[in-house]
Amino acid sequence: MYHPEPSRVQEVNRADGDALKPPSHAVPSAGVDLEVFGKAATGTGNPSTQRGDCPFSQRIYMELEEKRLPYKATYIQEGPDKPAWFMEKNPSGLMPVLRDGSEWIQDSERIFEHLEAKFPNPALKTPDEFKDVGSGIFPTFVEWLKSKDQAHPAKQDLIKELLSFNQHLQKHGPYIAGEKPTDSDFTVAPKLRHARVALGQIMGFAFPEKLEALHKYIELMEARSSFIHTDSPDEMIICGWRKKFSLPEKLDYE
Ligand SMILES: N[C@@H](CCC(=O)N[C@@H](CS)C(=O)NCC(=O)O)C(=O)O
Repeated sequence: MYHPEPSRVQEVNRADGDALKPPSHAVPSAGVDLEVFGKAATGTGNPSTQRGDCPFSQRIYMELEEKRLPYKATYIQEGPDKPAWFMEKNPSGLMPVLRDGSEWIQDSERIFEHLEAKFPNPALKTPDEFKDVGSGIFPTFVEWLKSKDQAHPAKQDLIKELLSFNQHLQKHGPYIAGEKPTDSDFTVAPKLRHARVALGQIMGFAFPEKLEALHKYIELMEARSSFIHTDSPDEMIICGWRKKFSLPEKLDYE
């Protein structure tokens, strides 16, 4: 568990210089009219005011927070019953979606590019050479979980991805591109959280302890106020994956 002690949160945030500022989405800002549509908590209405567990949406909430941009958040249920007005603006039905004034932008990657171009400070773009670092973790995690097989080869693929991420951090860390978090960190950290929580519960798997740079990274990312403000509880993450792949509470394993 990386829910840090309150004193630790304060310490890390102070080092980042953002401990004393309120969450940006509470502060109105002239001329900025941003609304994010993210995944809703299951069964809370459609649209809903209750945030669900979507790592793609969390990337965007975090980037808005890091850029101190005010935004409205509206949440939509996963599945076939999305509101017609939402499907008209976003035929893929996928979240997150950003509305900027009258313009609608789909897909977290395109949303990030839009935000970075329009609100360049602070710059969050990851240098090209580091852009894909950590990108193999989520697909291998999903493949393993979906297999419902504790010994599935995707487990070893995931461990390889974690090792290579750890090695990268040892060389370039503490963040993917060095001293400051950038877009790739906001992409990877929510996915690492999903993998850690879901695999811990369902597969009985813990990220190897020897991957010290990885554990330090998780601790740093999850202590940021932008992460804390936009995170989902473990139970919600576990329920979300169980529902998605019809998984049992726990697999039978030794
Ligand atoms: N490539 C998309 C993926 C987004 C995605 O898969 N979102 C899921 C929620 S985590 C979704 O909207 N699912 C809607 C549905 O299945 O009905 C992105 O990066 O924005």
